[in-house]
Amino acid sequence: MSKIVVIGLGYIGLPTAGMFAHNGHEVVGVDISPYVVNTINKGEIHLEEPGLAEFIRECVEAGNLRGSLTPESADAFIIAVPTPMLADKQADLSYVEAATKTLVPYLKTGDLVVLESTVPPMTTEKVVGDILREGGLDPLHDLNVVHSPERVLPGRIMTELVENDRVIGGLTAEASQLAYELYKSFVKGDIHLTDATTAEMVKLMENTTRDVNIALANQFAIIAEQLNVNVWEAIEFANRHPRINILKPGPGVGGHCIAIDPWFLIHSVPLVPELLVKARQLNDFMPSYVSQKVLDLSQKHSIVKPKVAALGLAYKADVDDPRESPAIEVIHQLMNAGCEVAAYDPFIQTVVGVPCVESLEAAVQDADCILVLTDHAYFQELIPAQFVTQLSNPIVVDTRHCLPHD
Ligand code: SAJ
Repeated sequence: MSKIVVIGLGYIGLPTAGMFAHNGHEVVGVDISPYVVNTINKGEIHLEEPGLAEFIRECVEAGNLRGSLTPESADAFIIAVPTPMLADKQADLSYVEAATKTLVPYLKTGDLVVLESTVPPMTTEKVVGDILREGGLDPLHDLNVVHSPERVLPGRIMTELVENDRVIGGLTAEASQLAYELYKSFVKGDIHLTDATTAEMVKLMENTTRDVNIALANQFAIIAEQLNVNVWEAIEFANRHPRINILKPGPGVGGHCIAIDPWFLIHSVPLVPELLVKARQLNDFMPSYVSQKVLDLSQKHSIVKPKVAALGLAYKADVDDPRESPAIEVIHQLMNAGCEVAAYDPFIQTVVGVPCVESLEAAVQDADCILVLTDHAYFQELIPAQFVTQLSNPIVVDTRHCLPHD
């Protein structure tokens, strides 16, 4: 059993702290927000993730997990803070730097320091390593420092934390081995040991692969539309080939990972990786493509300022997370073009700057156009005939192939 300090109690840090606490470790979860710390100490949680609330309540009640505003001495320290993107699309490492600095006074020889946040290549070695060196600690000899990227899918975090394979990249082989021993207390997937920079690149390659593949699907959708081909049917048939797996086109790529991480890779080398840049640009263009489609169809039906029922605000199906959601970008563009928008999402009640309504019925009432932006199961179960026929101009733009086609 070890004592573990987890810095950052967000979507990754909190479930990870819970996993260690459930598996016999004493865990202190540290966050800069007093609200978050108080909520955890009451045995409650401040974010939505299936299975997490019960899990954390049990750890806190059992006395294995507590929240704190400051770190304390421990055997292992896990950094799980955000790495957002700056306006120039470089990584904002300020949270990683601040977290590392707060740890320095509590570190002793032999401690394990794990960076879980997604970071540009060389961050563990150079950024974290330099801060530790400035604090008088040699990251190669005094401490065991590793990068072990989180790889779990929002909505399935509690399952994937346990079942997914994990990559651990240490600044030394001893550090990797020590982290391996710790993580195997709850990881059932295989744990692969490597060096820190390889682990950083593995994580970025995963999300970049998804971004490029989504861009390819979106490119196919744009081509198919011009050829009057149903792209969903074409993809379904192409995917019957044993070596083809085309992803789904849509209104763009949202969330705080896949739209950001490719830039960390792009900026890590002097020679611009054009393919990755083009994929990012194409996915970023999709909200404009969708909003223009709505405007073109409205014009075709001689509607000057269409009323649009926008269904879905979350960045993807069945989550309550509107961060970087392409749906919100599409809605803003339509509003800027003079459309009247009524947005409805069964998981999200309000988003600043978006006119949200409380029900599907309220959204579609008097609408000229129904625009599906997120493929929540709730929308997939709808029977469009029940409300589309009430519209005077039944324009339906289903960006997710969510409603039944007929
Ligand atoms: N999307 C499409 N078409 C698709 C798949 C996704 O348009 O075929 C869109 C979604 O609607 C969404 C965006 O892409 O807007 C991203 O969704 P996602 O489900 O692909 O990924 P995230 O951001 O929720 O989580 C990803 C995961 N990475 C991979 O699957 C490689 C997860 O495993 C990572 O841990 C997470 O990023 C992260 O934290 O980095």
